[in-house]
Amino acid sequence: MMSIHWLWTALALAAVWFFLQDLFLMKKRKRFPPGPKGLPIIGNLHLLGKNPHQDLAKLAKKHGPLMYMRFGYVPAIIVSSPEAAEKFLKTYDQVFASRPYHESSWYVSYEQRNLSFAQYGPYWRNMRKLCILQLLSSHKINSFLPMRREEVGTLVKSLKQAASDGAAVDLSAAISSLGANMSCLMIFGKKYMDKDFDDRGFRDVIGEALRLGATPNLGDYFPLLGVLDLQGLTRRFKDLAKVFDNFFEKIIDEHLQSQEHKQTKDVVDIMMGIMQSGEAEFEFDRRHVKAVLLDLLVASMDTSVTAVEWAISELLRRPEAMRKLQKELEDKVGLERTVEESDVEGLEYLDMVIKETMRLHPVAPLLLPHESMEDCTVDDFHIQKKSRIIINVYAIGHDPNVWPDPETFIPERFKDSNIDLRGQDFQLIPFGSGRRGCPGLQLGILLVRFVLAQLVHCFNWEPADNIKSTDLDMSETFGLVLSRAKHLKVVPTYRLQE
Ligand code: HEM
Ligand SMILES: *[C@@H]1O[C@H](CO)[C@@H](O)[C@H](O)[C@H]1NC(C)=O
Ligand SMILES: CC(=O)N[C@H]1CO[C@H](CO)[C@@H](O)[C@@H]1O
Repeated sequence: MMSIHWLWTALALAAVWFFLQDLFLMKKRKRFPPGPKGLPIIGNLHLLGKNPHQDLAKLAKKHGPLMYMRFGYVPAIIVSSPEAAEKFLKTYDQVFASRPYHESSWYVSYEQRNLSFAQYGPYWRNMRKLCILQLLSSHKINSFLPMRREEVGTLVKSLKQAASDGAAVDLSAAISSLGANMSCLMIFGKKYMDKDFDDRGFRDVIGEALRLGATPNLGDYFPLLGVLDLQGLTRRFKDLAKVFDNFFEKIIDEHLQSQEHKQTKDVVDIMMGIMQSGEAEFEFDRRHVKAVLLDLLVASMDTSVTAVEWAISELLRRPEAMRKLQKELEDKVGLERTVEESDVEGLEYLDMVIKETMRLHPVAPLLLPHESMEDCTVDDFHIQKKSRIIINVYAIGHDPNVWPDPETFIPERFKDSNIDLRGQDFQLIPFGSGRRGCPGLQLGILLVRFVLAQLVHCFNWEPADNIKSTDLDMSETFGLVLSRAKHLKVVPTYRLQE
């Protein structure tokens, strides 16, 4: 009798205790966004494969547009809808404007003394202001117009030669070389050939940097593993950093020796000028110059030309869209001459093609990672300080709730629509938005318009090797820049009259 009484009392007390505890915790327990269950220690890292943008898009379909994951010890929030992206890049932009620690950029870009991976703060603000004012302003962009005309002209000439030989060309390689040439001329004032750089060659090394930069690095997620360097990444970063450093030292020395007055000042001239004048309001020495050079090189070299490559690939698969664009250019430019930069403003169909390309194939599918600087509540969900914020623009671009028939290339969907890609309309943000949005947007759009218009205006295109245009392989390789897995091989025919 006695013992049963005890038992009841104990059970009742326990029930009350759990009830109270629950009440208490309900108030205190923070609600994290939903997400896949994590494994001990590694969290959700095992869910990321070779194409993380696609893996994350699939997971978001199941768990929602605001998803909580854990990569090792690092909490991550995956954002996959326009509404959610607006919260992170506009409403609470200030909180999420930092960048996470990133081992590769730490070694390669001078302890993150850089712009694209700099943490939010006065250093980043000053550096970004300086870059926009000195390097990416309309005035500066215009001063390189003759250089762009000449470089694109060189490419057209070599394609024209191939056309008259009836030869197939590797268009991916050709426009990637164009991108490298234009970036080098703008930043260093001259072209650097492979042999100037390293035995491995200029573009191979940059390519390796881009690939390594995008490889999920265990050291970023497990501080202790970083020391062990199981993947050997740290060693490779350090090797790469040496190669870049030697190269930049050489360039800076060359610029210091040739102090003659140049007509167009390249980026190195401008940066060295600022360094020597001591006018910068922040610490600014050779390391900073080198970090910014590297940043601009990586950010500008492959981005715009990759967009052009995707656009041509899609146009090849939709010949009527190609003809429509050619017609628009013909009406504006005529068949007697090539395209000038001044022609590409206000070409409606050209802009529709570019928007549609960047929707389907965003150059930076996950933007660059952001990091929260303090605890924050978004849509009633708790986001911890120092969470990694990943904005999946690829998922947004491929979401049938946002874009009807998302897998099909239909430039016409932008007709009579005022959706733009400059960061105001969150269903299409290939350049990001807000404080961390791409500062090279103006130059990027100009380059894509000009190069794409020129190639489409000057040539008719067929896939090489008798591949039917509808069978063109469109698979992607993930990196900091999302590029074609297979090079685009095509046969050009010159179509202008001379
Ligand atoms: C089609 C061409 C381009 C695209 C699609 C593009 C896209 C982007 C994106 C998505 C970001 C990250 C935004 C974020 O994290 O929220 C970014 C950052 C950046 N881009 Fe671009 N970009 C392009 C061309 C360029 C060019 C030509 C330059 C410079 C010469 C440039 C310089 C930068 C820099 C310095 C950053 C880092 C900004 C910061 O962290 O504050 N980009 N870009
Ligand atoms: C880049 O410049 C080099 C050297 O002038 C030239 O041989 C190459 O053809 C250029 N690439 C393109 C695509 O114009
Ligand atoms: C300053 C900053 O915001 N981020 C990093 C880049 O370089 C600075 C200055 O050397 C470092 O302190 C930061 O780690």
